[in-house]
Amino acid sequence: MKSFNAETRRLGPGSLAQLPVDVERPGYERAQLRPGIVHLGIGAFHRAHQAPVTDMALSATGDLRWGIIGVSLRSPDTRDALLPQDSLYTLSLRDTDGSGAARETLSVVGSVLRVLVATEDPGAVLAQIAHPDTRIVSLTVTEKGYCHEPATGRLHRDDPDIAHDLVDSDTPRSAIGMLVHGLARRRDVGLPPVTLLSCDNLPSNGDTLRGLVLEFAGLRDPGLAEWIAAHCTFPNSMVDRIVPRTTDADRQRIAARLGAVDAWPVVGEPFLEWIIEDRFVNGRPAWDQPGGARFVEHAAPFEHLKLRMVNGPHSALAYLAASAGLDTVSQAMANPALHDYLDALIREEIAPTLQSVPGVDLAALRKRLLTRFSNAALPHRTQQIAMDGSQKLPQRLLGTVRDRMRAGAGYQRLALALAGWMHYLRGHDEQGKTYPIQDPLAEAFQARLAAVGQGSDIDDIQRARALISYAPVFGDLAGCEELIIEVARHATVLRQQGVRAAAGAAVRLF
Ligand code: CS2
Repeated sequence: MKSFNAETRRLGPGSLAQLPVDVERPGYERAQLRPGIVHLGIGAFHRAHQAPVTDMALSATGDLRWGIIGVSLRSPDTRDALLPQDSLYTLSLRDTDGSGAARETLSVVGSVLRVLVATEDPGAVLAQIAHPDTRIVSLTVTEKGYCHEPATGRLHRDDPDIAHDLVDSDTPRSAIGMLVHGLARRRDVGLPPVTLLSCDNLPSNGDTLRGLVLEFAGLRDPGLAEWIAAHCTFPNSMVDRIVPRTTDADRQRIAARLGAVDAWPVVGEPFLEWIIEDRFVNGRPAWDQPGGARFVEHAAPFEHLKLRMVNGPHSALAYLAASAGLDTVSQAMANPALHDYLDALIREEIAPTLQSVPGVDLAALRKRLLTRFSNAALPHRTQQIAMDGSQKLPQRLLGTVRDRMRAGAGYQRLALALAGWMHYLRGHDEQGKTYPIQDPLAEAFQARLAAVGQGSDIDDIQRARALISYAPVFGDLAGCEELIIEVARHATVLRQQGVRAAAGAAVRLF
């Protein structure tokens, strides 16, 4: 029996030595770690990939210039939880063994030095971006954090935070505003440029970020836009690791194993793929450790593949499963109709659009993905993935629809995914349980749907038309009558017979 009291001992530098031997911990002199990276959006996703891979690099090389200053864009929760732990936290990687029993490995990550809260002190964020030691500014701010129009990738200039940041350079609210005003300070005092590394699920995320930063900077000061364009780099990257929101059950289980309370652990799957273009203007950590990142010349093909093969099916499943009242991805995968629908969707309609990506075994990728989604040791809530559909659908599903249409190929199962999204927007599941629609464009959709009826086949067509004519999401597919009819056809089956029947019918298509 262990002799400590897990209720009172807190994870921190003082408790590291007492952790069980099977818990990995930083293999470097943490007191010597200097900040070299500012990371905007220090949520679970970052703390489950970039921060632990930075930890690996620090341990392997002893080059301690790459500590991370995290920035929370809104809530102080992460800072408040990590402060008493000197920013140490646990990464838990979970899956099941051959018998279906859960297994878990724990490691304590030390690469995060401190967390700033942008809403409390935006000046501190600007000062950190403009600090001489800062060499990389990275981001995981989610799709909507880019304040851009999903269909075109253009800056959403009417966004209240962007509008504010265009006139106020001292208290920025948006990630783009923070970057541009921070870079302006660097240029003004003659500091070297930095690399801006997006790790979000966006197509060509580096190029997209560059476009937005230059557009914003150009509106403020064309000379600054020229300086950024000439000196800073924006490598594209692709990150793939499933990281659900941490629950109280996770915290309790991890505390029991550590023998110390960690208020802010992260939980993910063992699988990780992080691919980055090696274009860093001011150095970078040796992230290419075994089990870490891979540097490539062009990341866009990997990103394209991942958005379509991983995130597309994820969203498709999430809308249908949440509408059916299924809480987690693995529960949804245990449903034969949904499992087989997803399999058919990937095999018949998504994978054929990706033949040109070199050296990829699409069938193996599909099988691996179905196993990853079935990971019952990692409860990933379908509602979490269903969030922000307006920002996700274009790169996850609509590009694939476009390619299938152009090739004159069927896209019925993709259309069911869109019908699933429309069904989900009703705001209640098949058991009548209501849920909020979390999406920056929720009001726009609700207003469009409120104007049409609900309950007949004709209503289904009108509802599909109301949504699919919305150009900021659907781009050149907006108003496409062929797509509207196809989506409405599935919507009718969903309304009359439910999710399982609709998924079952979509498996049998050929
Ligand atoms: C998910 C992703 O929440 C979502 O929308 O589809 O976060 C997904 O888990 C990751 O991209 C997997 O790499």
